Amino acid sequence: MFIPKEFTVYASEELAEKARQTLKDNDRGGYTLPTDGLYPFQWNWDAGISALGWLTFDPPRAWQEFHTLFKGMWGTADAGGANDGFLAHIIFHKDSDSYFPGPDQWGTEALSPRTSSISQPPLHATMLRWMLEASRSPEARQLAMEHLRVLVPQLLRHHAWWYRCRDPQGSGLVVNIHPWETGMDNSPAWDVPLRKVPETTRPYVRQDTRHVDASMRPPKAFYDRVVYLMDFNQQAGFDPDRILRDCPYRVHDIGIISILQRASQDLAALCDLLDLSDPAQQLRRQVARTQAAVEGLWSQRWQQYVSRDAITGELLDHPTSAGLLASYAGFSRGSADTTRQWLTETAYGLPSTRVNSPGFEARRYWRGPVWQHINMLIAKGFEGGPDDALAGQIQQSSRELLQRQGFHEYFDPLTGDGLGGAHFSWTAATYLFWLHGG
Ligand code: 9WN
Repeated sequence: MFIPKEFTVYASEELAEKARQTLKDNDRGGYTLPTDGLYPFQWNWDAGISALGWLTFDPPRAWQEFHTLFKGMWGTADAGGANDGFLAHIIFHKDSDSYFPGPDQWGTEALSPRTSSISQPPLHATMLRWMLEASRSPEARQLAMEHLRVLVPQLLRHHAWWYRCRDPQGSGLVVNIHPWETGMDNSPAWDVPLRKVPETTRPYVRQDTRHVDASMRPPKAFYDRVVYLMDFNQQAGFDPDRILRDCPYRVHDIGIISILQRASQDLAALCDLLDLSDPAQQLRRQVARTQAAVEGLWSQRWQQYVSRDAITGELLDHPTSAGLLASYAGFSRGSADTTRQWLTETAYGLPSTRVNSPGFEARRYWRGPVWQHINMLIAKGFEGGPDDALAGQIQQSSRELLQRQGFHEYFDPLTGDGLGGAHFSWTAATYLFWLHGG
């Protein structure tokens, strides 16, 4: 591969040391910031990925990441009680004024720790299962089992929250109520449903563009609408029934649906190990329901699953990397052929939106750039099966990119440039766990 000379090429052990240092620098005592300044709190799905990195050099610290995260889980005494098992997308263990919307913006002052009021892709059971599998010595396995005995019941409450509060009719497809819940916040797939959300008229001050160039971040109209949705949640008293009935933004996100589907299978497997047969059976029933319902999200045009507007029933027919998680989720139509096709269109791994499709922007977040942890999840879906070579190909292109660029938040799929925040935890963790082999 051609390597322009301005790129630094790190030897892999040197890079692994930098990765470990990145996690240590972002450690705030039991939880890991995604990166200092831009994201100064503990984020939900970032925590799961960061733990994989910690596991490679400090297993107790890896398990601690989950215990700290679950301190933010809502219980029956919180916010009306209907959200038992809710896990917010941000846990505000300590204050910081370098991020908007911070701890005082969500109406959760009564909680300790304070949290946001929306969730994020529930990948934790899968991360925990991988951590157990990677704990090979008898001592490491014993440590893993001790932690799982505490963590699995908490995760069962979390999965129950998703199915109970976000799919009360048992359709098999959970709903999300805010683009930030998807973790793929500014995807072109959300443009149409977001247009129906009013723009807030209340004043607020963004902080993100103080840290990162505005060309890599969403426009003002996006923020005006996501702030409206945040405030709507608070006005609805966080009541899940009311939110599902009245929220002007309700989407079946194929990313959350796929990640939950895989995590529920992994959680059921962890339950088997702990002799929790009833919850395991219940999870498998949910999985079967989703397996059937997801067929309604197939896009003939893009030959992959896509998201759907839950209000209008229209497909949000955009080819995003979330649809390449089909093999990872175990859906009946896998994603190998489409992924293979995507890989011929860029040299730098899998873009978040397919190159040259409507809405594609190479450098703006979630409209084109490559995220390494998404590459890992997609590749894991092929590992060990008939498409194992495809997993290897994704891995190789990811490794080359990080060896040349270091641990950025995301990367331009056309030039390979590192973009967004630097010194980024989940990128470093992905390198340690997956690309460096631990
Ligand atoms: C809002 C922390 C988070 C990630 C998301 C990513 C970005 C936040 C923001 O950063 O979102 O949650 O302010 O842009 O989109 O996936 O979890 O890394």
